Amino acid sequence: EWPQKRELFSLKERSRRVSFQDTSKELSTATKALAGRAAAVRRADSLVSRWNPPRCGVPDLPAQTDGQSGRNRQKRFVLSGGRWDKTDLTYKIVRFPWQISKAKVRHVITEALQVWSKVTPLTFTEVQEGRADIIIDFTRYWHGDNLPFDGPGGILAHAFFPKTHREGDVHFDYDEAWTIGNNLGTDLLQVAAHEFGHVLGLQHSALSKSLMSPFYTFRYPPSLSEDDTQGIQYLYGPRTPPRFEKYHQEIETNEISTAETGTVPPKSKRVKHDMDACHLNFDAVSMIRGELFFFRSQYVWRLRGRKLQEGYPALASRHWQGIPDKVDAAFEDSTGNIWFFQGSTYWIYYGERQVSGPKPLSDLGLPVSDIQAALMWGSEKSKKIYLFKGDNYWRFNPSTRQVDSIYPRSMVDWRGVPQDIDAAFEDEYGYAHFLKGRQYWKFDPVQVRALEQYPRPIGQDFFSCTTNSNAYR
Ligand SMILES: [Ca+2]
Ligand SMILES: [Ca+2]
Ligand SMILES: [Zn+2]
Ligand SMILES: [Zn+2]
Repeated sequence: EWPQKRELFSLKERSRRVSFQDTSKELSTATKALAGRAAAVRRADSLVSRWNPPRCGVPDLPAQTDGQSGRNRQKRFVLSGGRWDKTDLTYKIVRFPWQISKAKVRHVITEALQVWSKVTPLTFTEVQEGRADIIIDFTRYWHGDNLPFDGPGGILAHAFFPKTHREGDVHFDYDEAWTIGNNLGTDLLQVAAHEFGHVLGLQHSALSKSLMSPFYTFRYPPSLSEDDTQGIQYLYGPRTPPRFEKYHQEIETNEISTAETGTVPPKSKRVKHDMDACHLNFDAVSMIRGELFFFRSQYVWRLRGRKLQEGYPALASRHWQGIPDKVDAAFEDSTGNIWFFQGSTYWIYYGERQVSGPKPLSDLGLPVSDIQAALMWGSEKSKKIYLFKGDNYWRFNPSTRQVDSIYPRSMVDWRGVPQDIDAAFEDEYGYAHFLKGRQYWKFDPVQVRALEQYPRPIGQDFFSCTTNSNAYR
């Protein structure tokens, strides 16, 4: 009786959360079934001469049947469940449409792929021989994948998701009146850009503005909606410009440059609700090039003159490629090197360029891992680095890259500051700040103790949260 119950439970569980993964695994089967049904419906439709809007042949996900969670769940990008494990992909065009010259087709395919590579680290290279990751073909009716085309109109093309048995295959219906950049026939650029979305791992989106909408609409040139951009960046991350250029830009301006604004979706969309600085504690905080950076999970908040900068929070990896998803501690030393700590490793960046890492913390003579905070503090000539963990701290010399002593000192030296702090930094006036939970302590370098009125709320003093919103939750 017990095992039966369990089986029932798991079945229920499964149907309750029709997750992307589940669907993608079953897609090939579902696809066949749906294609069969769709073909039947189309035949029936043509009998009563109803018009089929031109569309992509990749079946849409079944609509959410669960009434409770049906609200807005479909109103955003949908993932197929797979993605490519690499970012440099090759493609090959097997057959071409008859209306357009090969050279033009090649050019259009490049353009369609650029729609996606512009906002991600992905690159696409054409090969004319041998194997390729993406195989593009123009075919007719039955063509070997149980998703037959239907002659002019109706289904225009289809493509297969990554991590399925035909990953990388893109088929265009040879019988369409393919054109480029006009609405006299079917615009190849628009359709190709959409199909490449599937090849990279995106499902259809219910948003009609989205490039991943299943229905064909002529738009020239094709462009990604915010939703498409979010989807593809969820899979592959945002584009990071070549490091060399970045480095020069950085020397000139002596500041950390932001990625081009074109790749950054507006703040409201990008920031998840749980990334509201008013309700957060932070993993690390550091003054970097005179600006204050707050780190939490993969995100970073950037404050210039105590003002949160436009476009933040943003992914920390946008500035520091290769930075771990969550940092334990961070500080900038007096030579301008930025140190990040995570677990038993550390990384060093100069500006946005990685100098070294990941390297073991034990190289620094530090007898522990998982440090909780790092601070550079002291008068101009005698700046020292302090590394904190629990009720201990170590003094660290960044030029010899060794701790002064492996024996820890006690947090009681920092009068008025609690133990187990989350993060620490020194402000432009020489005050050390210690963060713990949603509060912080300000440490006076003259009195060598925490100031009287502290702790104070972080949200209120750094992110202009109201007292209410800070107390909430
Ligand atoms: Ca067709
Ligand atoms: Ca920390
Ligand atoms: Zn599609
Ligand atoms: Zn096909």
